[in-house]
Amino acid sequence: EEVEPQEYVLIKMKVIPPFPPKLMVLEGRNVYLAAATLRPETLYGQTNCWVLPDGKYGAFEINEIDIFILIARAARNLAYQMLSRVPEKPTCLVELFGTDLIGLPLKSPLAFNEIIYVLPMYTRLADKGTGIVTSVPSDSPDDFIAFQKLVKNQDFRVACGVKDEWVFPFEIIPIIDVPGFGNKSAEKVCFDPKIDNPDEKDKLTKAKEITYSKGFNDGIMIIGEFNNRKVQEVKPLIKEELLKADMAVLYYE
Ligand code: A2H
Repeated sequence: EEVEPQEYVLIKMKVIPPFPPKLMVLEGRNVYLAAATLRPETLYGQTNCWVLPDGKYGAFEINEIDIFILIARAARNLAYQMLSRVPEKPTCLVELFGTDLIGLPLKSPLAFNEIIYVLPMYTRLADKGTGIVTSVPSDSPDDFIAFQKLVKNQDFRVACGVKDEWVFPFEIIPIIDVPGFGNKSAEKVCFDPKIDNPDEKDKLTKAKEITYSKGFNDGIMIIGEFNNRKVQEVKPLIKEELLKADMAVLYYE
């Protein structure tokens, strides 16, 4: 059976120099972590970026100027989608593990926070998207639960090498009002069945279905240029703006 390819918006989260030793060879270039999202209208509420600590990443040349950090499979797909300096051939300048990326400061499109940091997530899939996920804990149960675990658990932060200052200036930012679920819908949806660990897969799956469908179908923006308008209407507008401003590209898999 033929399956329609999934379209993602790849957002360009800029690594703020100076670069750490592993990335030194990229100095002078524009280096981005490329996060795959289906919800570009949520970017206002970004608090951090997630990577898989033992995931294998690379810094790939997209064109003369831009370098994207993502997993090799995504770089190969991009190369066939005309997003590689050498057509149909990914060119990797540096091989990296997720752990090399943790703690990097980023400037991400539309984010209310000026700087956000790369943090570890252990339950995300290595075989989906780019292996880079932007975190919006107001509207994504996965992001909310993982973020809360880092906020609440000092031993966990220490164990995964996360400095307090990469977590603590950040709070959940209300960006969308979902009638019946308030303006931090992911928190609300996770509170009732008392989900407090990223491993609670079944409960999380259900919570995600609810927030995603309610947020998309009934949500109203309460921040940004399209304040007071329906998420459904705003999503394509924000997507177009990001593409036009070269803050994002489309990606299919
Ligand atoms: B979404 P689909 Cl606010 N592993 O972006 C797990 N999840 C991944 C991923 C990976 N390798 N790559 C991307 N994703 C996430 C925002 C968002 C997302 C919100 C609410 C819902 C939501 C902020 N995170 O997704 O299974 C990304 O998170 C609900 C489905 O490939 C991306 O969009 O269709 C979404 O999952 C892609 O999911």
